[in-house]
Amino acid sequence: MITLHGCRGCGSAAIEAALLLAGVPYRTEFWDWEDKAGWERLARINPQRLVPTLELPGGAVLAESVAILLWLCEAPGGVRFAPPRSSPAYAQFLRWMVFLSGSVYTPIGIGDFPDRWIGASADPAPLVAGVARRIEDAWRTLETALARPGAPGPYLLGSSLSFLDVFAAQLAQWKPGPEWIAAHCPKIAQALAATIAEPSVARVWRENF
Ligand SMILES: N[C@@H](CCC(=O)N[C@@H](CS)C(=O)NCC(=O)O)C(=O)O
Repeated sequence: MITLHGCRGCGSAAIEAALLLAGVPYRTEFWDWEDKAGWERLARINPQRLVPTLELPGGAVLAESVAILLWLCEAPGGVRFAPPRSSPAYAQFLRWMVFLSGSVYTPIGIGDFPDRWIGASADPAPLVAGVARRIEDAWRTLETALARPGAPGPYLLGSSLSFLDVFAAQLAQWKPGPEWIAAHCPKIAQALAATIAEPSVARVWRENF
């Protein structure tokens, strides 16, 4: 069986929701954020020490949220959480999944741990402020791209829930936070509300956020 390595409130939430939606059986190996031993155990299978990490039957390790979500789209129950491969929407699905990873998730990590990038003796404030601005710009970019007049909803890519919605809903919990999203990105806010109302997502969200 698949093992999901993670912790409550972390990036394992979107993956757990996706596993449930796709009907893929899994077990969890979760630890508290402050629990150093948990991170040490993770480092033995993923030297990046990042969650989410999946351990697949047979021992292969799969990390990086977008890689995991795309992999789950290939599971029999996961296919319906990506647009049909031949549709223009599939290109948008790939584009915005990778965009969220590079332009929101990675900067969140930089803002949370600026010392990893500029050292512990430098003043982190300008970097942290710059990163926060760039994350807001990224959400605005997504909003502008997806909120064209007449674009169907309620989800980011139309009338069907996709793993893009689940990934975005998790990232929106963190930076700049759901209140900012509601105030500045109404199309995204509508999609996220519809996403977290879905029972499997709602269950994971209750346990994480
Ligand atoms: N690129 C990774 C980022 C994952 C990530 O940053 N995870 C955070 C938790 S939400 C983490 O493990 N942080 C621990 C650390 O940075 O030491 C992905 O998309 O999965």
